Amino acid sequence: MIQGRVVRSTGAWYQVKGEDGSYYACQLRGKLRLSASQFTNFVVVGDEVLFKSLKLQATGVIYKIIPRKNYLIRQATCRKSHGQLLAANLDQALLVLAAPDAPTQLDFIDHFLVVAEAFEIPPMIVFNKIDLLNKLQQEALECVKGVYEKLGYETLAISAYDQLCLSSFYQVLLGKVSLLSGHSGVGKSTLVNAISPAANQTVAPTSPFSKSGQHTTTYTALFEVAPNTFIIDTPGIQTLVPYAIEKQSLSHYFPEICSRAPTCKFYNCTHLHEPDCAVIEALEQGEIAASRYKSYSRLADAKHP
Ligand SMILES: Nc1nc2c(ncn2[C@@H]2O[C@H](COP(=O)(O)OP(=O)(O)O)[C@@H](O)[C@H]2O)c(=O)[nH]1
Ligand SMILES: [Mg+2]
Ligand SMILES: [Zn+2]
Repeated sequence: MIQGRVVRSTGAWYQVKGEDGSYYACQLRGKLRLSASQFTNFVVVGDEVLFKSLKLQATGVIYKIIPRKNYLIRQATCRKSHGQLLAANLDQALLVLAAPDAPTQLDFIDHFLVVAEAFEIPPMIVFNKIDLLNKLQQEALECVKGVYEKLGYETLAISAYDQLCLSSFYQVLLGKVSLLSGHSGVGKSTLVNAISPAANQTVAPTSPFSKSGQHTTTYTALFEVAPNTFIIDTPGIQTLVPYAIEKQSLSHYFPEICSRAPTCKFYNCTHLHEPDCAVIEALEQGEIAASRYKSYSRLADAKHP
């Protein structure tokens, strides 16, 4: 058996880079697929696997998945009761947004942070395309950054067209396995290509009319940027519905709610309607961002209509 890392997944086939440095097109052993019941997929990019090579054609069969350090799941878009694995063995998850659109996407940011917190993967919010910002939009972006930096989340404002920005982006990646996530059209593949030209990812043509919605990246793929430095490009996601998160634990994934919960009157306060709720008080005093509380209450409601 050879150990390797899954670097690309198209559904039926997995491209695996073996310890020997060669790439193998692998399929899953039938038995493995059976245990995938609650997921719509089973092996993902970033997985470490043991496989048997069928040497002649550089193909192989995956026998075992080495226990994951962590993984990221969202609710499957097609089967709501199922989870969809996005990637495994990550050191950080980067949410990429188009900076001009960021102020209207706070709920999306919050969903992403909940998922990252729940799966214990350090998140970072990357605002790309800052070259497009006018003065007003720059101020709006500063406000958005402020909301998240105050909570301890790391943010980065960059342009994929600027060398200085690219080198700070590179520093963020160094020595880590990083997942790039976000809507399509925000510049994920452009960033991957800029950092790792060998990646040669397809990028949407520049058009003033197609700000988003073009899916040029159709599969998830991992690229080696430098020794021990990997970046995972993903197709654009429209929504990121947290999966398998209980209502009782939802507040744990909002740091500003979690830290105030112990001073609520009721130990099992949901912070939605109870009296003497420290969270609602903090909200009223402007200590908690209204957008954050809205995201929390929406998620809490969605779980128990
Ligand atoms: N103005 C500007 N355009 C960018 C920037 N980064 C990417 N783009 C453009 O945005 C479009 C979508 O980029 P793409 O990398 O395909 O986005 P993806 O779907 O997230 O992978 C392309 O036309 C890029 O040239 C940036 O920093 N500034
Ligand atoms: Mg892309
Ligand atoms: Zn409360």
